[in-house]
Amino acid sequence: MAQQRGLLIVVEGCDRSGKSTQCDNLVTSLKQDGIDTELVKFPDRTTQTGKMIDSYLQQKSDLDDHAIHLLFSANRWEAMKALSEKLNNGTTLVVDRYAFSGVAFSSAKGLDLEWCRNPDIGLLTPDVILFLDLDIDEAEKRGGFGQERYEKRELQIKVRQEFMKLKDDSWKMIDASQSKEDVQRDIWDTIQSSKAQLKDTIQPLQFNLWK
Ligand code: NYM
Ligand code: MG
Repeated sequence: MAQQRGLLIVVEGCDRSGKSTQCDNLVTSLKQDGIDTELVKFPDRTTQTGKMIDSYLQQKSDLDDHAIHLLFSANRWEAMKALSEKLNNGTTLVVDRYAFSGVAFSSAKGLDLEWCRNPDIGLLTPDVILFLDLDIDEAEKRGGFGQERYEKRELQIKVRQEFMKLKDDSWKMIDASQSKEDVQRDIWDTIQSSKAQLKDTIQPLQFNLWK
């Protein structure tokens, strides 16, 4: 029997929602469960586009809002071949941010939402989308935002609103205001039930995002 492909699990949320910690935990738990799993993070700051993005986020350079949006999208497109090969070889990927962040952050700055979606149309379609939802006051209580561009209360409020415009019924909403352990347990339970649902109906990989 052909080896089953890996799952593409996307984790989204505002800054300070605990995404990176929970992505690490999920990768560890899946591996402990015997599932070949890797963590992927967007933006990937190591590539040529990633370096430009990193410099922009650290406010070392300025770019037109449209231009940086397209760079974030290019940073995903250039990863698609390698990621699809991994998935087809049976590796499950936990992806810390994806095109939903791309659209939410740029449209929160005032760009047209439909325009923002366009460059990411046709990316790999996620199997599961988790959204770590955290109230802005809670996020600020957790030591406040960092120094990077976008890590500001007013913008983060807008970003959350934009995420909610993108959300559909398939999104798994996780209450990220709970303790780390409870969030981790909720994520694990959600992944287990998604896997049970997908079990016999898993489709070949599709480059179908927003099509
Ligand atoms: N971000 C991330 C975007 O504006 N567009 C994108 O397409 C992606 C993937 O970059 N504040 C923003 C969201 C974050 C910042 O991400 C860096 P992180 O996960 O905080 O390192
Ligand atoms: Mg951040």
